[in-house]
Amino acid sequence: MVEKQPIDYSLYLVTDSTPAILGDKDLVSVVRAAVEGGVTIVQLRDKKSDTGELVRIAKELHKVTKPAGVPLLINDRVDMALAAGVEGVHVGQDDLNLTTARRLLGPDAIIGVTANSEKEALQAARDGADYLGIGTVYATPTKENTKSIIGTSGVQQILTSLASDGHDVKTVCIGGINHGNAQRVLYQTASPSKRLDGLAVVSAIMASNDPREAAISLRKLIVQPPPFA
Ligand code: TZP
Ligand code: MG
Repeated sequence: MVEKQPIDYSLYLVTDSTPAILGDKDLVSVVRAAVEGGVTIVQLRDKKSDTGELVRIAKELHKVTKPAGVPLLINDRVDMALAAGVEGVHVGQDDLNLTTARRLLGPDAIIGVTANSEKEALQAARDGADYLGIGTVYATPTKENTKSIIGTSGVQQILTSLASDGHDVKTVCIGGINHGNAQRVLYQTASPSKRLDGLAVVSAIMASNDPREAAISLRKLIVQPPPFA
């Protein structure tokens, strides 16, 4: 069997086009700046646009991400990912299930699943998710109605149980992560046998007036965590 190309999950950007986050900036320009600054993977998350508009936006973003070798995923919508020809999807517990998504998108697609508990994480890992988006770590105004806030200790428990079940599924966590806490999140979530492969952020980059610089500085924090005592 041919191994899938390794994916760099270290700085995972989730987009948000709502005025509260994006302001009057242009989505494509912000994503371009973030890619220049070093985000390694991008998820188009847009709960408002209708089908045709979403495919159009995805194709625009793909023109930016693809030449940079940065995978583009679409939140929730397997059909949109197929229509736009992007690299994959991110599905939540209430979206199309992973097995069906895999059947539709094929073995090479990147499929990520949201996991809020050990049970959800183990199930998604067993079902063949490429990565898990673990969270919500900290409460965040970016996403209302988040299920439970699990904190860094909740993330650590999930990593521990994935490792003891023998899974090498990749993991990022999401929710309230910014420049001020990124290194602490990496440090506090690490279990002896498994650590996060990256951090996912929305507002830390999307709401920034300088998304390129926001990505550069976050990437530095992630790639070189401090020598905590
Ligand atoms: N899923 C859980 S929290 C969240 C999502 C999409 C939003 C995270 O946004 P931010 O601005 O990085 O806290
Ligand atoms: Mg969803």
